[in-house]
Amino acid sequence: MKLACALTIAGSDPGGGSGIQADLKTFAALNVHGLSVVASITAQNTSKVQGVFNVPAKFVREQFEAIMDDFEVEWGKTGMLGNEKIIREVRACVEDYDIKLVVDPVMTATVGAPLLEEGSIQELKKFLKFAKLVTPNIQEASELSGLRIENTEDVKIAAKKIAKLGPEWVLIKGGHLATEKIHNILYSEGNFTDFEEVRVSFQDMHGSGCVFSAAIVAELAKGSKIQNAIKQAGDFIGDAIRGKLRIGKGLDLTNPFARVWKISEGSREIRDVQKAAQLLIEDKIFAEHIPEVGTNIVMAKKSAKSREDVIGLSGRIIRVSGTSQITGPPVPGGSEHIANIVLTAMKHDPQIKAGMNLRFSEESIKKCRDLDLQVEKFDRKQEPQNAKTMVWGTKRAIEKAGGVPDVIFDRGAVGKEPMIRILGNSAIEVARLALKIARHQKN
Ligand code: PXL
Repeated sequence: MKLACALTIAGSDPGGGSGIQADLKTFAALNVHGLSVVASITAQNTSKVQGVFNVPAKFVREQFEAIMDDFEVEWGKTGMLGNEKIIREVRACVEDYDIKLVVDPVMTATVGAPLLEEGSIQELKKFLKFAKLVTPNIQEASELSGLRIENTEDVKIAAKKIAKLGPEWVLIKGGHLATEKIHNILYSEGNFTDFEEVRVSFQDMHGSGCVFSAAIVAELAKGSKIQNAIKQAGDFIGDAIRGKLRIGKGLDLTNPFARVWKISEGSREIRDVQKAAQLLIEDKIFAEHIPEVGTNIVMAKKSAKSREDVIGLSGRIIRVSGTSQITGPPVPGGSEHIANIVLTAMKHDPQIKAGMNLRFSEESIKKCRDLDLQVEKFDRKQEPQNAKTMVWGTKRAIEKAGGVPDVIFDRGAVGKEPMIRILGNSAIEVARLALKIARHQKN
């Protein structure tokens, strides 16, 4: 497999939320091979920076040369550089090896501590001449331009001023302005582009700046044009912030893997539901147990909140001339009834993730009891007006059973088919249980 490389030259954050660690996670999540030159080692966690050790400039170069000897690198970024000497060395390296550079002009840690020695701003400004793109936040843009920035008009004036320092593109991030949407303003050669992003939070999130610039570099390394790279990175950082990690005692961490996990988690449930449905239709006996309305089988993602977080069959399993058939593949939001039952049960017992429905018969209920399953029922006649039947019925059965039962049934009503529902930890487990019930010979 051939992957594009992207380089980060930045500070180490041992807490893993920002700096080199965040950059490398971002590169990996975006299918780019990450290379890293450690410019500074911080001792920090999610609450405080307790120490900074700036790597000797000579050793910064040594790391750089080791990489360049071996890999093909077109695009890189800088984050925390620590001091003037390191900035000058990095500038020389970037020139020597002709690296296209995104400069994230990191000055202060999210928790407030300085990450650039005092008096180094001048050197950082000179460094911008070697940048294709610079990505300051409002405070950094204010430092670099010497202007107060309070609104989008100020941002534009500052962007023009920073552009005079020599970078090809200036992207000022608007997250710290009190606007409803976030406006990230790109400037180059007299033209402005406003990248509008949905604001997820007004709170600062540890690592968000690092992840954003790393995502831009990853997209550029894969061949995107600058405007497209910024757009893609804007979507990516939105996911990374929404999927934040509350993992230390202080600030929440930006999570570059939020999107990857979401996709892979979804696919785990899809595989489970697919396999469970396959088990059901391959068993000849099952067709007799399919209700008139068909069977659906579902599995919820971890911490599922809505139907969209529950994978169900987009068609159902139906009976056709004595055999069973699946009429649509598993998809998010594929079921309404069974998804509502599982979502309700999960609130009482997070172990419950899956459910399915079976044709009702008194005989099947007896078999369930015979198998020592916990069986509970609800009565549609008792349903209050305006209730959602499945949510209400499931709650009712849970109340009566004093926990989530294995089986919930109701005897139907006018125009409502009676139904058995089975609950469990996974779709496969639930399907196996359904087949066990179907095959059971009563004592
Ligand atoms: O987000 C900027 C940043 C970059 N690099 C390191 C940091 C921080 C913020 O805290 O700690 C090492």
